[in-house]
Amino acid sequence: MLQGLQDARKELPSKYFYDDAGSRLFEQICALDEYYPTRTELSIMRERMAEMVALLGPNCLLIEYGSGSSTKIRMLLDALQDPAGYVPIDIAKEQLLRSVAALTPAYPALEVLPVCADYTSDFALPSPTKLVSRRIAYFPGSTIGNFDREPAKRFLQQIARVCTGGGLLIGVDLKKDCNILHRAYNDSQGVTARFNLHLLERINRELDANFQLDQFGHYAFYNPGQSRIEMHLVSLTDQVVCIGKVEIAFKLGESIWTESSYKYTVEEFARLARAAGFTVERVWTDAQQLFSVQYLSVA
Ligand code: AVI
Repeated sequence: MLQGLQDARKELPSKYFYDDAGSRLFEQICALDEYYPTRTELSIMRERMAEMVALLGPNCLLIEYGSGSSTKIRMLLDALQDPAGYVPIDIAKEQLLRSVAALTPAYPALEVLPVCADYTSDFALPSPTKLVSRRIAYFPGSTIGNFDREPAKRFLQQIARVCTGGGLLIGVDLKKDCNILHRAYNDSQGVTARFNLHLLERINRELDANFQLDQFGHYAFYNPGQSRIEMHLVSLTDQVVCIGKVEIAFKLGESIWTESSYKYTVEEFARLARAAGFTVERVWTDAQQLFSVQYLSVA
């Protein structure tokens, strides 16, 4: 965090949004009318579930990267034929444990093996007692869009290593009218703004800092040249913030870049998937082509 704030271009990794309060705010974003990705992805999954489970086959081990509240996985678990187990991976421990506790009574025959980890780092994959036909990674929500290009490729390569002989079911947000994108990241209720500002609250609490939240503004826009939404926190005044003993100076209008959310065409994502060692088996989209769910296999 300190290093990012001391750089000439101030930047904080977006993965730090997701402590418990941040994860709850993100869930509120997902329920917003303006935030189309969640409901669109769910509707694609609902409509195409039979085709999806036919591709995944029986007895697969489902590994969910960033499981959050584990709601989307229920659609898969309801439809899959005798899954060998479910490995939810999440960095937010409380939420991980809560969602496992909620899942267990609903799926008593399912072996749930939670892993509390930063899923971009190497972690030990637990082994279920049942025989596993193939490992299937599940990475919904277009979280892949929050990775820059090279890290996205490296992360997909890491999944390919974990799931060799299996595959990856992934949600990928698509390029579209910039106004739809703008509304999705600048919602009228200000939930996205609170989510963004919450990062400063977290730094205050965990790193003994004194950010004044009303001295920073949420700023999100689509950068068409880079095919990404950029989310920033802009300093509303000249100010100095202390993080422990370190002082960080901000000029009026200076920003902390807190998140990128890349949008892809189906062809652009296919190129990325191939570069990481995957074969694109199927791409499902909604009628408006807002979002895609894709099944990629890895030999
Ligand atoms: C988690 N991720 C895919 C979200 C996104 O759309 O990039 C995070 C988010 N940031 C603001 N709104 C939602």
